[in-house]
Amino acid sequence: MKAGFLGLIGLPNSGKSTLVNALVGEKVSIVTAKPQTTRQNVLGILNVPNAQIIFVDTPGEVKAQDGINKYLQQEFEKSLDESDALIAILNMDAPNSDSLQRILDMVKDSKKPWLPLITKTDLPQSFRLIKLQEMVEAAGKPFITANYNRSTESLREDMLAEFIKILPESPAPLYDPELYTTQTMREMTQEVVREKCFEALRDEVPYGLAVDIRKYEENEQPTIHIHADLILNKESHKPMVVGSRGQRIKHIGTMARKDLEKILGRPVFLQLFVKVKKNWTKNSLTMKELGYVLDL
Ligand SMILES: Nc1nc2c(ncn2[C@@H]2O[C@H](COP(=O)(O)OP(=O)(O)OP(=O)(O)O)[C@@H](O)[C@H]2O)c(=O)[nH]1
Ligand SMILES: [Mg+2]
Repeated sequence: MKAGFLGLIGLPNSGKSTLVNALVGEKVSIVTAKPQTTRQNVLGILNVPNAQIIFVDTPGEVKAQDGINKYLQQEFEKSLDESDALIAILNMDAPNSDSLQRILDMVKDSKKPWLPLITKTDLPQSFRLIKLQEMVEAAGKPFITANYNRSTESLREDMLAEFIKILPESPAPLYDPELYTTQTMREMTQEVVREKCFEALRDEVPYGLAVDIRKYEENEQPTIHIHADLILNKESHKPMVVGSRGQRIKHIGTMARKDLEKILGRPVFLQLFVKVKKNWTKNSLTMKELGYVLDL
């Protein structure tokens, strides 16, 4: 059989997490309209006859000297270095074709087996599609496209067949075929709450926000009791997160609870608290406490 790690390498907001969720058929990774939604590499595991594809959903390419963005860069580089094979995600709405060429070059330079995949082909930038087709042909690769409005079973199977070709042989699956991700329920809960914050908040506020699950109690059947802290890096963000008469945080909580109940299959009692840890996004110790560990 074939089994291995398939890293998705692309720009921020290029549709990587959407693709993983669609192919795995579960909500593995959070998705929002904002760039830099994914902060940490997330594994989405798909079992098909004679193959186990382990998608590595990764933050988009980012360059930074320090802080939370350095962490994103580190995760991106890890996925590039540690995956067995790579998919270059080329999104139709990229700011320019140079940035996509950079993604292609990075993936080619890795010397790993790779494939290009063009995302968001439902968008009207047809000039970009022609240019991308040329880039893909010049690299001697098949022309594979994805868009979230058109995912018929045969397209999906053709795409997966191409992916399996570039994976290594393996005597057995690398993960228990019952699993679709290696994240714990607690980690998934943290991400779902962060997704709702990302969707509800604007400007710099979501980028300075982290979620800390303080309590996750399953023992009282059937309801799961969850306490989550929303950690902000500035005091001035507090009123924006809470909203007038607490409306915004209430909305975030309701949206998160609905999603969590779907994922967990049980009623959820979710309480959100707001805390400020000044400049946590620049402090490697506080980042570490929140799970974003910078390598030395
Ligand atoms: N029109 C269109 N939009 C898409 C498609 N796939 C994803 N999107 C949208 O693009 C936005 C970003 O999608 P994500 O899946 O979060 O992208 P990502 O590459 O994981 O982004 P980061 O984690 O921020 O790097 C979301 O608003 C998606 O709904 C598509 O095929 N067509
Ligand atoms: Mg993502």
